Amino acid sequence: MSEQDGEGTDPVEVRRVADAAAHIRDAERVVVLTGAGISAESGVPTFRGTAGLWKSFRPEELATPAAFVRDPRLVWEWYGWRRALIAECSPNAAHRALASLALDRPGRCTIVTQNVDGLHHVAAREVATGREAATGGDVSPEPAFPLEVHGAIHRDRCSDCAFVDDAPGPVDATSDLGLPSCPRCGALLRPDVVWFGEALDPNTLEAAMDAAHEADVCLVVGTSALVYPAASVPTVTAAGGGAVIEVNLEPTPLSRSANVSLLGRAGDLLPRILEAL
Ligand code: BV8
Ligand code: ZN
Repeated sequence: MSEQDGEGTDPVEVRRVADAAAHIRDAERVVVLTGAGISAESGVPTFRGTAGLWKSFRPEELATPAAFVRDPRLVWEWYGWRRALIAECSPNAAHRALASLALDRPGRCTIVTQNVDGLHHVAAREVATGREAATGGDVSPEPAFPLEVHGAIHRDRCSDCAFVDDAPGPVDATSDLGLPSCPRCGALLRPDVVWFGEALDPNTLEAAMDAAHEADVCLVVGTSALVYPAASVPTVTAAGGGAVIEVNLEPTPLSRSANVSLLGRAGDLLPRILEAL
């Protein structure tokens, strides 16, 4: 919240919004990195914030291969709870602003997300459908689909073979027998997400780093910038002479080096940056 009443009246913030818009307007290519903070206003808990997901659990307990081997039921209980929670969440104005930006610049704006909640895909379809209704023409949502560098929580993956598919329904984690098994090889299924100590999908990671390298501007939204290699996206853009714009509720390790650092809600600041383009 700015010092004055309401958001958007603080002159420093107003200028920074204008600066951010100027950087994006003049950019040939934009890369966006989002984290859990962009989904906070949709009701998806963040990882490290006050009401963060990690508050009741610790990463080592749950988001690691060792945790899954040690206690697959506990891990499935946590992911089942998160899946059910995310199923009730919708994209917010920040997701939609990024989808609009990407649809306005097909092939020149790449969204890289650390989130596994799928809300960028939903926003892309919503904005594209809205544009189709307004213009009567076909609008593909594809340009606004993100690179999901940490996977997707709604998909299952086999812990042994290459089987991957959308999860058919809720997981019964009350007993080992209730845990989902692979229809191909019978091994235990797991959520199709990247755990700590696991390598990211090389193709997705390469595409993200290529986009970061080619970008003139990296817009970083709602991440504590602590988890690597995803957190190196803005560093790659900056190393190539590009500008970094950060939109976050609180300062992060990125804030000091960012060209523009905007402290505030993504759901407020992103639509304002888009309006100022
Ligand atoms: C890898 C998917 C190598 C699962 C996640 C020791 C052992 C092993 C590895 C390491 C190690 N030490 C370091 C590492 C590397 C490790 C790492 O970076 N650790 C960190 C903690 C130091 N990285 C890895 O392990 C990666 N793999 O290195 O593999 C390798 C190579 C080859 C072969 C084998 C191995 C894998 C990392 C991926 C882990 N998976 N998620 C799941 O979701 O369950 S990470 C998890 O953190 C989420 O994906 C999340 O997105 C990500 C980052 O967190 P944030 O998104 O930033 O969320 P956070 O809550 O932290 O911050 C939110 C921010 O938003 C806050 O700043 C808040 O102020 C702000 N905010 C809140 N509300 C709003 C807002 N901003 C704006 N508006 C609002 N309304
Ligand atoms: Zn299998």
